[in-house]
Amino acid sequence: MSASIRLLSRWKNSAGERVRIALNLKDIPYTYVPVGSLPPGTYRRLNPQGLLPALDIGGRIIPQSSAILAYLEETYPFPSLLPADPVLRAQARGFAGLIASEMHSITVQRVRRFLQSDFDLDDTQVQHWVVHWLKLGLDGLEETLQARNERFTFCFGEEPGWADLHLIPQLANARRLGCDLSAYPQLLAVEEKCVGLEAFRRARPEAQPDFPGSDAG
Ligand SMILES: N[C@@H](CCC(=O)N[C@@H](CS)C(=O)NCC(=O)O)C(=O)O
Repeated sequence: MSASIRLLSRWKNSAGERVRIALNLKDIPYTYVPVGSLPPGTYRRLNPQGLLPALDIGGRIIPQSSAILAYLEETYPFPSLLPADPVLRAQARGFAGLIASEMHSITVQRVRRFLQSDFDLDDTQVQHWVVHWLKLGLDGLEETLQARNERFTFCFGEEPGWADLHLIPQLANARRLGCDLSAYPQLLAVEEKCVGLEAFRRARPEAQPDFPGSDAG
């Protein structure tokens, strides 16, 4: 691949963290561009969806982490982030889909803010909304891992991949948003394996140069 890769994101962007983990696992060189460093209005012109992250491939913009991950998997197939077995592969995508589509998208900050501004919900009610949807999702994820035929180290294999890079940022979000994670031993066991890995450590919010107080540049 010759075109330079820029990841437009910010430290507190869990969909961006998925992409950072994927780039690290695949050892793909990229430049991290905190959107806060861009002149006002620039990001919106680049990505009319306005959501983070976006990947800039030599001036061509890809929005949505799922599209970015698919692009990376297609253009940098090794190491693959997906299991070789087609059923496991689909299951890994299904696991990630629950996180991206059913948990993350309805609990993000813009949804929480809208519930407060347009529906007059107070903090307790918003918290109730968030914990309800996250718990429902986490229950399904935990049961999925409990029901696996094989006990893998990571979600769907002996190497971290597609499902894991969705799970880890979402667990951190759930914890930050007040979910009790003690009922999810399988999820926590995968998290424990992942957080020790360089690819995951370098993707964490606090490792980004725009993290408040960071001296990483
Ligand atoms: N479905 C999108 C979700 C993107 C999203 O909701 N991003 C949030 C943060 S995680 C966002 O852009 N919030 C506005 C902001 O951070 O300024 C994806 O997977 O890329």
